Amino acid sequence: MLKDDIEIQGVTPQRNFDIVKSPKKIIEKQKNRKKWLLVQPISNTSMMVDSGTVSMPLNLIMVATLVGTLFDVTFIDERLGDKVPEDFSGFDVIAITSRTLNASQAYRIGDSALRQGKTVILGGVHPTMLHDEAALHCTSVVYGEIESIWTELAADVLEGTMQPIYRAKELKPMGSMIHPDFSYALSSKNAKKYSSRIPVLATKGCPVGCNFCTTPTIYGKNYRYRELDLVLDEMRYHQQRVGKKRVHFSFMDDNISFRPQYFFTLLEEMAKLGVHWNANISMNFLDKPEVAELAGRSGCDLLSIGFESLNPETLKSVHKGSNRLGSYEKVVNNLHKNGIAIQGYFMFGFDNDTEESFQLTYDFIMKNRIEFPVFSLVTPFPGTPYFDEMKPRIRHFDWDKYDTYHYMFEPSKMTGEKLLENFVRLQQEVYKGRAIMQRMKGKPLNWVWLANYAMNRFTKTLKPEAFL
Ligand code: B12
Ligand code: SF4
Repeated sequence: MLKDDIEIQGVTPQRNFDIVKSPKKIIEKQKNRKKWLLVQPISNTSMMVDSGTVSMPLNLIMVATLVGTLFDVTFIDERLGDKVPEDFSGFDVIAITSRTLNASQAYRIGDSALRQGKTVILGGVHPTMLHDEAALHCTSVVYGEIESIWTELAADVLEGTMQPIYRAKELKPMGSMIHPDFSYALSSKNAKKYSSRIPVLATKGCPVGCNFCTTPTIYGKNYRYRELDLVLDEMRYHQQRVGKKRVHFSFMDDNISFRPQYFFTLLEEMAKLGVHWNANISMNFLDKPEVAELAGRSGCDLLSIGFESLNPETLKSVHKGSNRLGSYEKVVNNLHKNGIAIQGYFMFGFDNDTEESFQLTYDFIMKNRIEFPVFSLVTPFPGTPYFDEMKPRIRHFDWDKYDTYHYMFEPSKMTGEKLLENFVRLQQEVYKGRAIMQRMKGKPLNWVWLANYAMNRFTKTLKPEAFL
């Protein structure tokens, strides 16, 4: 009976207990029965991943919103400096989100809560991918998104009959996802450390299928999207909440452009709203000038593009079918013509990389004036086909170092020493004062300049040993 009672029905723009079928009285009673502590752990990486301004964790906010329909929620984001209590006696359930880079910290918190007899739930990419490992540190692991398994999970928490793993037989349509309630995150006294960009989600999944990415493993190659009205309502809600039209949204989508008609209509509507936005996008749609024009007109000021490599063999080996080397320059030009800056991701350490790869990348970045280049070392994440392929050659399984800035294995055409030496030099060259001027001259004076300035200071201190 309980399971039916708490079935999720639809979506409402605000936190609203009508999303459950039960009469209000029962819901109120249920709400007071269990207290949840939700934790976003900080990683122990030595790199700048979790320091300074951090983005609001939409994943945990969505978990909190759903949990908050039935239970009391306390929300802690360790990256803000908020502290997880040592004594968990005020809580019944400790639920922790984890990626690989903060898994060891998530496990530490989980172990401590288990010792105190609490129900511990682990969710997020890493526990999903390595559920057997995660199971050692919790009562239950949630595989993938909470929305698709919430009915069963909530009922078991209420009844005290937890199962070791919750994995949905099928993914729910995104229309059934509740509108995220940001007050959980914003109520922290340290909330000013959050980026002012508001995370928003329109689509989920990515059909490209790169072998180093966890998305195809967790969600398959399917691509789901929310009804446009839900996304636009959410944007209007935030405009009202902050009291201005020009709100900046950051799409958390894996790859926002895969349904062209949906994507174009979304952009047309955003143009009317007068918002600003940035997103991850794959480049295969951007070689058409009209798409870049529409993106610019709709308020896009930055797109994050995984160029990954300038080596066609590497692109082929990682199954990055969406990247065509011949289009790289065209895509960049189309975006620049429309005032859109590019956060370009480049990875090194692939087997096909040689010392020449660094020069090629440098030349591409400088010639095309990429505003915000980001360099990483290829990292086989657990659960991906790439991890299985590289496992015998991976140097360590220290999750604290799975932040894409640590040396994972020796590539076949270069020594590890040469890889790191060149990796550091490339970053220092690209972020030298003169190089920044060459890439950024004439571009709007905004946070991208500040990011370059910060990178200039940061890269000066870099040493190859830092990546070991
Ligand atoms: C947007 C994004 C970012 C953004 C915002 C990150 C943020 N603060 O949330 C930015 C650009 C800042 C970013 C940075 C990084 N990212 Co990123 N990012 C993503 C992306 C594309 C979407 C994440 C997202 O918000 N999705 C929308 C939310 C709603 O969905 P969700 O995260 O899946 O959450 C649901 C479920 O997981 C579940 N769930 C999650 N937590 C919990 C907890 C409990 C208790 C329960 C029950 C359920 C549950 O329910 C949630 C709601 O539906 C993912 C790919 C992906 N699909 O996961 C990569 C991804 C998470 N990123 C990745 C990486 C490597 C990074 C960086 C290390 C890169 C870098 N070197 O800078 C940093 C790390 C930042 C950090 N401190 O965590 C990897 C992580 C791989 C791994 N195994 O850990 C991913 C998976 C991409 C990949 N390569 O496969 N990222
Ligand atoms: S294009 Fe991006 S999101 Fe899609 S599979 Fe490749 S890395 Fe993952």
